[in-house]
Amino acid sequence: MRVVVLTGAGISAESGVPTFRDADGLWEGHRVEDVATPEAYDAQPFVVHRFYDARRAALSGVSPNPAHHALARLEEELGDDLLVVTQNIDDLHERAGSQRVLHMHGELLSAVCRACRGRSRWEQDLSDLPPCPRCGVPDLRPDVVWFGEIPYEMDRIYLALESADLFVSIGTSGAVYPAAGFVQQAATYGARTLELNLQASEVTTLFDETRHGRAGELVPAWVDELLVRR
Ligand code: BJW
Repeated sequence: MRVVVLTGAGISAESGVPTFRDADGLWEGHRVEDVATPEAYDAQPFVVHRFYDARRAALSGVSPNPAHHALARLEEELGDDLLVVTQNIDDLHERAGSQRVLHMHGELLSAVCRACRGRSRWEQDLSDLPPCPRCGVPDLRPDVVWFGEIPYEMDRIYLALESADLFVSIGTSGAVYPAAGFVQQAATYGARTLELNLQASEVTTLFDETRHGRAGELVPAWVDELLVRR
């Protein structure tokens, strides 16, 4: 059985990483669509740098939760038949042990140079304008995907969706495309579809089955169920 899992901010919420659109979300008081853009970065680079510097620094204070660990356990059993596609820019899937993870919206621990387009692993602040390790130009930005930019790894993701038997969406509001359209894509190619989320997402009616609750409880239970049935 080939499984594609899409994860969003909700899977990291119980680790203490804030979500985007919940009441106490990351961009509280702003529309995410207005601030997570290249235009917002051009207008106020230091504000944006400080925001991502703070989120990068906060990574060392959080740990994977039972939902991340359950997906890593599932990968141990399924190997290449499981692909985790995450919209999250944290590294909690990897720290739980998952190896087959695609970060479609980029990664906090990476920087991209606006001069040479090179991507470099990055653990420090960017607000003090360090030089690019590749070309030396001090024009690094967070290696994340903002509105109007093309998400990473789309070819591999669509290929995986085409051959999936099961598509599972975890902890995402279904407010952002193309990720919100994956359920339809997978269903068109014949996959069964399951949503695990605290509440109904914006695309909940497109799923064959939905379960509402905390990812830290729902995901381990679903993984147990899948492995017993196998
Ligand atoms: C829990 C929980 C717990 C809480 N347990 N659950 C089609 C139609 C209309 C518009 C478009 C369209 N296609 C494209 C667009 C434009 C645009 C878009 O989607 N606009 C919308 C406003 C409609 N999309 C884009 O511009 C994208 N690019 C693009 O489409 O390029 C064209 C192209 C595509 C494909 C191939 C070729 C070309 C880019 C989108 C970039 C999004 N970037 C951000 C910021 C990343 C950097 C950062 O982290 O700062 O990504 S925005 C933000 O939203 C972030 C997230 O990854 C993303 C999704 O958020 P997520 O994860 O769903 O979080 P929340 O907070 O919304 O939801 C959390 C959920 O968890 C909630 O439901 C809670 O209930 C739940 N939850 N606690 C379980 N304990």
